[in-house]
Amino acid sequence: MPLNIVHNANGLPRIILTEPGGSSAEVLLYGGQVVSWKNNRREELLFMSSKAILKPPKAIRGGIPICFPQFGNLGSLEQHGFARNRLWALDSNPSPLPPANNQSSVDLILKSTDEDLKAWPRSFELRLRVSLSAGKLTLIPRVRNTDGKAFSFMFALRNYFSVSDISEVRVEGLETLDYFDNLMQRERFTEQADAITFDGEVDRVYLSTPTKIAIIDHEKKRTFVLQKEGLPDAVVWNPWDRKAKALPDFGYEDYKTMLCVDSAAIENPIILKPFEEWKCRQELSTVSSSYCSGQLDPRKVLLG
Ligand code: TA6
Repeated sequence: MPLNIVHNANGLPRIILTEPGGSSAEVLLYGGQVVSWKNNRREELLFMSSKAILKPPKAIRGGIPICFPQFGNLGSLEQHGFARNRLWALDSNPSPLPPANNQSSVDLILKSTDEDLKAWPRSFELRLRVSLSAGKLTLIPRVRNTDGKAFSFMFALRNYFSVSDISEVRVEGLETLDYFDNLMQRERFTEQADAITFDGEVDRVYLSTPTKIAIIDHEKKRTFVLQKEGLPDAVVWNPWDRKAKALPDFGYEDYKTMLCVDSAAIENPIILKPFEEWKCRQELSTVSSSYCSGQLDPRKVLLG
């Protein structure tokens, strides 16, 4: 079945994924970026800035940007690396994954270009499978070293979650963990709270995190469950009002209805020998949660 490829208002090719349960997703070849994930009630689950610039050369502020081969400014490349600012292509050879010959999956690839090799002299193939099923969005990134020498890289799936009111959101699963605080020159701290709540800017890299993290949206009675393999760290970021105002592609009030919880490999960059391939996996799903009535035991969500 041919993929459903259309072009957005800026002429960017995008792939629409659908599944029989009625949910959908949209993936742009620009950045290999998921820009929409809607449930079977057509509710948008991912945040997109009201001032997002949906065309090159900047990264699109929303959905799930791919941060590779660098995270933040921890290196000589542009912030979060260049993969999210490049035009990817459909991948006709996703082996060893079985071919994704249906409307609910797409395989994308980004290969190092001469331009990239000037900035980052390592030859690579970055692949991404995006798969949609009822209530679940799965991303399977892979990086192959096609160079003659070993190299290392950082990686993050920057998940912009849409929330009803950031001041009513809790993140469960990161308690007692160490984190680098980007607001304190990346100083290392230990999380003391029994859940992360928000009343100001938060910009932290949590280390050696569990495979499951819950993002509880109290007002919407909805919990996002993030399950990950091969991505040991988790970034939690909300710019709050002052930082949001400093970002030209961020609406002034947008910080109230978004939260980034990213699956990442930052503290210990991934090292690949020549022709070795690294693979990771992230599954996003939603469960209805009436946490306020105490009915949702987050431990059950996390440990279930
Ligand atoms: O969360 C890390 C971080 O670097 C923040 O400090 C903030 O800059 C955010 O990412 C946004 O980065 P971007 O390049 O997407 O504007």
